[in-house]
Amino acid sequence: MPTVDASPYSFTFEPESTALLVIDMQRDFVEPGGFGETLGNDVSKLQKVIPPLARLLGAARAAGLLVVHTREGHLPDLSDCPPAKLNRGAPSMRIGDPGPKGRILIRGEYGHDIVDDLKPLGDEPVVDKPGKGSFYATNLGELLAEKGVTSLVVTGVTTEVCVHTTVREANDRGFECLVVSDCVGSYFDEFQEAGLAMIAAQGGIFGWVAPSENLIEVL
Ligand code: C5J
Repeated sequence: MPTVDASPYSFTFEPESTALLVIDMQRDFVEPGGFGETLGNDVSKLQKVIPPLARLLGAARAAGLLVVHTREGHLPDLSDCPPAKLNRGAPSMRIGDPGPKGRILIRGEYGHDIVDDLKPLGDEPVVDKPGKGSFYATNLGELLAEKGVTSLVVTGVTTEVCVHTTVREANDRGFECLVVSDCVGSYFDEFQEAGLAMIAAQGGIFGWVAPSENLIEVL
């Protein structure tokens, strides 16, 4: 079985029961004019995730791993967006407002879709989620169970929000999670560092952390 040099100790996995999860690599988070920028974030910070993640995606596809993409967003009528989320903070534009890439964080809009460099292949599932966690109000749990997946390689944005929420949900559901340090990104350097440290702390309380080169080496 492939073994990855990881923190806090080696991560061993069976490719047949492992999926690469690519979380929310959407224009709305990583490009100007989207949801991330409306919240006052410097979106360029997330763009450095794209090249290593594109390499890992290629290696995972070549190794035959199941690849699952997620997208955070809402129905056009906002019926799946709780007022608590819609009204939070003081963004320059709210979810559903018209922006330069279409309505902010709305399914079907250009800004809601995944960036060109990480475009899903036709047979790769794309899970649309209204929340931060990838399991909440989605069919992800059923999908992974159907495919016999028990381990997740987790990538995407943002480290301390949707990646962390998903890893925590996955842990409670019994998945082994490897988080790929250079393939997850945050608008905040300190959250990136702390977010990764939290996962591997306490003997791997939520899972393992390793750079993509360590994983690609064994795929
Ligand atoms: C956020 C996410 N940060 N995908 N979403 O609101 O992490």
